[in-house]
Amino acid sequence: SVASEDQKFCLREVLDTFKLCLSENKEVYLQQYVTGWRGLVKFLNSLGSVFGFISKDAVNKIQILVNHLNGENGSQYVTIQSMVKYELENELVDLTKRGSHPESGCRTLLRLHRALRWLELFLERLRTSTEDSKTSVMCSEAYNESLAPHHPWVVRKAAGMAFCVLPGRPAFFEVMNVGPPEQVVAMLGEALPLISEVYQITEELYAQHNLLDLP
Ligand code: 1PZ
Repeated sequence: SVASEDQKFCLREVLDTFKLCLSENKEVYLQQYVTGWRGLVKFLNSLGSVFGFISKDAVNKIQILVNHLNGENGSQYVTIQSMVKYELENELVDLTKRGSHPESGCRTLLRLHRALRWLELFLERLRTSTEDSKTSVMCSEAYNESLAPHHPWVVRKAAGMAFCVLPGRPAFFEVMNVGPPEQVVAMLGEALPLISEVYQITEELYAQHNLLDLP
């Protein structure tokens, strides 16, 4: 609606959607995971067009998962657990080299999963940062510990250049639109354990099935 479009973007709501990802028996709902990612992309877009190449890839991957969710086998994609089971049992995943399943849910989600680790590391740095901390440094440290080992040189280079034009900490907190810094810090303290839990559950599932290096 027009009214909701007028409302300013708020990162708290985005991070809250990751709360809804976890089922009672600790499975991860794919629909809610995708919704969380949509919000993150919206946030990224609000930071400026230099991040376009990043959000474009994320949107691409989100769309692949949405297509699985809305496809004729959508009922197999309710949770990440059911997706993994279904795709593996039906040999719908390229396990060692790229082949006939370049858009498997498993390999696509793995890319977002690694990016979620980046988010966790970055937000944790932001939470514990001080006024003179640099967002670009926090961002690249988090990147180097998560996504960078999985990216070719040219992507790492482009990412590094994008990080340099990130708004500074005060402006970044403004864009998050959560309130004064104390409130941002408190919000992050509440949201991070949930993001971390979603990440850990997915990580263990992928490790169990040997899926952490899918091409
Ligand atoms: C706030 C600043 C945002 C920094 C975001 C940090 C992540 C930088 C990632 C740069 C990668 C962009 C180009 C795409 C690379 C793809 O090759 C890889 C692997 O996919 P494949 O080629 O195997 O299909 N894609 C990814 O690793 C997924 C990257 C998603 C990044 C989403 C970031 C969302 C940030 C939210 C901000 C709050």
